[in-house]
Amino acid sequence: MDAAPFTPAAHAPARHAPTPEPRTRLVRLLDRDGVRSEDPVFSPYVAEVGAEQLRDLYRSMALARRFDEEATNLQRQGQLVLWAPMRGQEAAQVGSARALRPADHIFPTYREHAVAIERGVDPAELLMVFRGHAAGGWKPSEHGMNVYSIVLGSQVPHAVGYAMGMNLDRRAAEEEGREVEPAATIAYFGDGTSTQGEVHEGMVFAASFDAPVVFFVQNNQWAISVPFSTQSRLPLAERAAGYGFEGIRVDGNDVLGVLAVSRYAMEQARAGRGPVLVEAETYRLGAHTTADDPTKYRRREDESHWAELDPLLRLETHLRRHHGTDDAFFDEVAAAAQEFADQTRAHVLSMAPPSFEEFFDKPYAERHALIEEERAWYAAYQAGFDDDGRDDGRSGGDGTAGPDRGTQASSLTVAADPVTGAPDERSAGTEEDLA
Ligand SMILES: Cc1ncc(C[n+]2csc(CCOP(=O)(O)OP(=O)(O)O)c2C)c(N)n1
Repeated sequence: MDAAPFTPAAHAPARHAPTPEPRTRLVRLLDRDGVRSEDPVFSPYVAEVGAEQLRDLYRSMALARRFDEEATNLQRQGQLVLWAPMRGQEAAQVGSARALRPADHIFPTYREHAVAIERGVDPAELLMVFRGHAAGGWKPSEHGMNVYSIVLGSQVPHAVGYAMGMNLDRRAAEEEGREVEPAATIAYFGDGTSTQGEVHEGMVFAASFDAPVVFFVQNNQWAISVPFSTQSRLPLAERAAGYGFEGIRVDGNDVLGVLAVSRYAMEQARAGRGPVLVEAETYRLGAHTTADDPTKYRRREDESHWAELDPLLRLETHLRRHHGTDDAFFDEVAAAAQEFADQTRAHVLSMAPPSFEEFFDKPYAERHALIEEERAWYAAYQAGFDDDGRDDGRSGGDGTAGPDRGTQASSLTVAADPVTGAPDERSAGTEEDLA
C-alpha cells in the first residue's frame, strides 16, 4: 500500500484548550543581560563561584561548542556517518556536569557531548561511535558515564535501577559497619523522550523506592519536528508532583542557575531524600541531526529569538561587564578551542578501521563461550583465503568446512563486499545453510 501523502493538516498540532500558566517558578541567576541575581534557595549553592570559576565555565562551553561545530563539519565532509549537534545546550550540559562527583553515574542520550567531555571521555573516541565503528565507545566504569543511548528513554530505567542498586549497596555497607561515599545517578533526556512509557515507569519506581536519581530534562523545545506544545500541556517540572517528588524549572541557558539547581538536586538525591526532576529550558539552535532540516518546521523568528539568549553570549556579557574580562581572554579561549578542534579532526582522520577481531573483544567484560566459538570460526574462515584473497576451498564458503555449520550463515555478512556492501558470492552459503 502506498504511504499516505504528506499534508500539513495531518501534521498540525493537536487542538486543545489554552495551556495553563506555569505554577512552578523559573530559577535564573544570570539574566539575559548578564546581570547576576540572588535566590534565597539556590544562590548559596554557587556562593563561591566568582570570576575565575565563571571564566572556567565559559572556557568549557566554548570548547564544547567548537568541538560540536567541528563534528558537524566532519559529518558534512563524509567523515562521520551522522552527528547530533548540541549547539545552544552548552550551559545546561556543562552546568549540570559540574555538579557531579566522580562516584555519581551518568545515563546520557546521544547529545550529551559537553557532559562526556567534562567527564573525561576522549572526544575522538566519542566521534568514533558516529564514524560507524562498531568497536567505538568508552568504558562506563572509567568515566562514571554510560555510553550513548539512541533508544529514547531506555536510559531512564537503567539510571533508576542503578540508583536502587546504590541504595542496596549502602544498606549492605551499613550492616557491615563500612562507610560508603554517598552518590547518585543522573538520567539525561529530552522533552520528546519525556513522553515515553519507560520514563513514566522509571519515575514511579524511583519515587516508590526513594532512588537517588536526578532526572535532568533538557527541554530544547523540539522532538525532531514535534514542538513542545504538542508534547506537554505543562512545564515538565510540574509532572514531578504527580510522582511525589520535587520538580525544578531552571533557565537552561544560564550556566550559573543550572549549576546551582543541579548541585541542590544531586545533594538531595545523595542524602537519601529521593529523586528530583530538573527541567532546563533551553533551545537546540542547530538541526536535530545532520540528516534533518529544521527550516521545514521551525520559524525564523523563533530561531532568532533564541539566538539572542545564547548561553555563551550571556556569560560573556557578564564577564565583560562585571569582571573586567577583556578581549585577551576571549581570544585565548578561541585559540584553545581551535587547537582542540584541529587535534580532534586530525585524530579522526587518522583512525584506522578497526580489525574485525576487535568486535569479539567488546561485547562481554569476560570471555564468553559463544563469542569464543565465533572467534574460532572467523579465524578458520579467514585462514581459508590465500594471499590474493581467493578462497582456497577451506573457508567453509561452500557449506562443507569450518568448525560449526550452525554459524555458516554469518559468513554471508562477514564476507560482504566492503565497498558495495553486496554479499560476496565466493563465500555465500547454500540455501541449505540458511534453512
Ligand atoms: C524508542 C524510540 N522511538 C523513536 C526514536 C526516533 N527518534 C530519535 S530522536 C527523536 C526525538 C527525541 O526528542 P527529544 O527527546 O526531545 O530529544 P532531542 O533530540 O531534542 O535532544 C525520535 C522520535 C528513537 N530513537 N527511539
